[in-house]
Amino acid sequence: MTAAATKVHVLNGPNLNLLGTREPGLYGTGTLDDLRRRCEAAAAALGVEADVRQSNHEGELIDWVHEAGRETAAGVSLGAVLNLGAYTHTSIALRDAVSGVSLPVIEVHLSNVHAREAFRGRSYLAPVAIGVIAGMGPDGYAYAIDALARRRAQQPGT
Ligand code: CA2
Repeated sequence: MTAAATKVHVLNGPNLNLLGTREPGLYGTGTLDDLRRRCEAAAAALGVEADVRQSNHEGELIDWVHEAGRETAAGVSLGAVLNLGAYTHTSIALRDAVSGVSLPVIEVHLSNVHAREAFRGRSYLAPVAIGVIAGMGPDGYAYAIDALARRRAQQPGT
């Protein structure tokens, strides 16, 4: 029997540390700390902790995906909410990291990437994700956390 999960991973990619400093029309006025608190509240409502991280470095994000995969395989984590920022549109290495550890992932974007430049409509990650949420701002992270919890409840042991 799989142990009850105690956490959910929320990994943020490059430049998301700048939230709240510029581009409010695209990304809102909230900071990364505000986003962290939103995720923590959403997770707490489900009885788990949100492990929220941000990195500007592809290799560090890959290492964190591997860690999330190990913790999910051990039943400790529900899976991962990933906003890989611009790496979404460029990184085969991050996609391979996700498929390499069989990590349940929901891809999230604050902005509606499909209403922006054409290159933002391409995602290397989406084909190996359970689903994609874009354009809902920080609420999208809460929806994704909820979806991972529902998935685990419906498919215990996965
Ligand atoms: O909409 C999203 O969440 C994105 O993942 C954000 C990325 C962008 O490259 C993706 O296409 C869509 C960029 C994050 C940059 O965030 C900033 C926040 C404030 C000021 C400058 C950048």
